[in-house]
Amino acid sequence: MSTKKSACVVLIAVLVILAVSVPVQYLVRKEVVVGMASDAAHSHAHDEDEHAHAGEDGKGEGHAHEHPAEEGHPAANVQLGTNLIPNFGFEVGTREQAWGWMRVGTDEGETVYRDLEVARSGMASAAVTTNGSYVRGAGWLMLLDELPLEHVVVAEGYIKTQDFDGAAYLKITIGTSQEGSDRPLAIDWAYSDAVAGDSDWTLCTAMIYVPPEATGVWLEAGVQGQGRAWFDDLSLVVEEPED
Ligand SMILES: [Ca+2]
Repeated sequence: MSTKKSACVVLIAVLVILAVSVPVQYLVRKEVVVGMASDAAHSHAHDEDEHAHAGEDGKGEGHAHEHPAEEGHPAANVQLGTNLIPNFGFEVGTREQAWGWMRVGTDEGETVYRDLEVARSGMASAAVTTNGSYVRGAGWLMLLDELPLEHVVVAEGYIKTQDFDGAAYLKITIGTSQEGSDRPLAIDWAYSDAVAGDSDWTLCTAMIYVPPEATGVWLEAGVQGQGRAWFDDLSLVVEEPED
């Protein structure tokens, strides 16, 4: 009986994992295709050999690789031109959580939540309301699975604000390990332009070089100030550094 029970638990776990991962894979794949079609700046580097699913690539263009993997290059396995942000549209989650993202705040009265009533695309966005307080920092944070050393990372995303006094922004942070501490040390960061006031969905961009000593890259969709802000359709793409 206990064997049956544990087999049942395993089966349920597998079903849950499938239920979560299948739509996420679909979302990621969809963004890759959309990104390729709509954004010429990032449309190089189709890594179709490793990641194409048979029959899924309706484009059928025979893309030559503009960025072949270089032997011995420290970041030769980095995927160029692919959105590395899972759940970039905040479609997967609950009101309190967005899969893959951490909520960050300073407990100054803000609410960081997933909004099912406001979206640039899909059904949801990531939101912050300061509930009338002035907050020094709050938002959504993701640590990248990848570490594209000696490459440039470019983050883009859409921000909408309502009666916002301060700044809503995207921020990329580069961290390195500290001696004698589990906490990473921020060694460099880049902000997008700030969005404030009453602004409809505004495209924001931030980019930064990832140095060889980096041990982590974080993307934040955050606010400082007072008001409400929403974030949707984020991306982070790796590019070759300009010489
Ligand atoms: Ca969305």
